[in-house]
Order: sequence, then C-alpha cells, then structure tokens
Amino acid sequence: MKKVITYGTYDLLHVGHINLLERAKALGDYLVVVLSTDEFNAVKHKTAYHSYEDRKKILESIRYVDEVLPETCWEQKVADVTNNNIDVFVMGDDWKGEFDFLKDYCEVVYLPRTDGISTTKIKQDLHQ
Ligand code: C2G
Repeated sequence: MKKVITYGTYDLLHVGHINLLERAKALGDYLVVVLSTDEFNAVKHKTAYHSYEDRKKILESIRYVDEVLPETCWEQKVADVTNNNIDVFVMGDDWKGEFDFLKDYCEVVYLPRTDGISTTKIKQDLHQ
C-alpha cells in the first residue's frame, strides 16, 4: 500500500484544499492529513475560524482523506514519515523547496496551488 502524507490548517474549506487532497490521494492508496492544532496555528501566526476538532471532522468526511493526525510543531515531519511508513510527502508549491530534507525518507512532491482562492481571501471578501 502506497501511503501519502500532507500537512495544513484546512480552515474554511475551499476548492483549493479539495484539489490538493484529490491530487495527493491520486499519488498513492492511502492519504494521511496532518492537521495543525489551534496551538500550532498560533506558532504559524494563524487563527483558524473552526476549532481543531471541527476541522478534523470536516477533513475526515472527505472521500480522499483516510486518516487525520495532529500537527503540533514544525519538527515532527521526519518522525511522521518514518512512524507511518510514508512513501510520498505532498504540499502545495507555495512550500516548494522547504521540505526537501524529507527526500532522504520519502518522495517529495510540490503541487501547483489553485489560483484565486485562499482562506485569507475568503475572510477579506466577506469582511467587505
Ligand atoms: N492550497 C492549494 N491551493 C490554494 C490554497 C491552499 O493548493 N489555493 C494547499 C496548500 O499549498 C497546502 C494545503 O492546501 O498544501 C493546505 O493549505 P493551508 O491550510 O493554508 O496549509 P498551511 O497553513 O500552508 O500549512 O507544516 C506545514 C503547514 O502546516 C502547512
């Protein structure tokens, strides 16, 4: 079984997230999403609208997602990849190059982001 892993906050779920998850799943048979906790979001200088528990339940309802784990720090990726027997690490290409150190442990794939949509844009558009 080919296992794929990806990371994110996945707040205010939108088609950019779904496009990423769909393409990530297509690279293997099993997709693990490591979801930023509310505490780690503070480290990322992000405040999610939905709580971790709600963002987790929403992700678990998506057909492409097989498992959701908590992301609590920047440094957990090597352990996540090795402990979960991951074959492929996937992120949107806004992260291109940032996680190349994982190439010693698994395949590293950066996928093109979906243009014109982001959680930040949704918040800004709704505020106006
Ligand atoms: N994404 C995308 N297209 C968009 C918006 C997001 O492809 N229009 C992708 C991002 O590149 C990322 C995933 O969707 O791979 C989740 O996006 P975020 O929730 O914004 O993730 P981020 O805050 O970048 O967290 O340790 C890594 C971090 O947890 C990544």
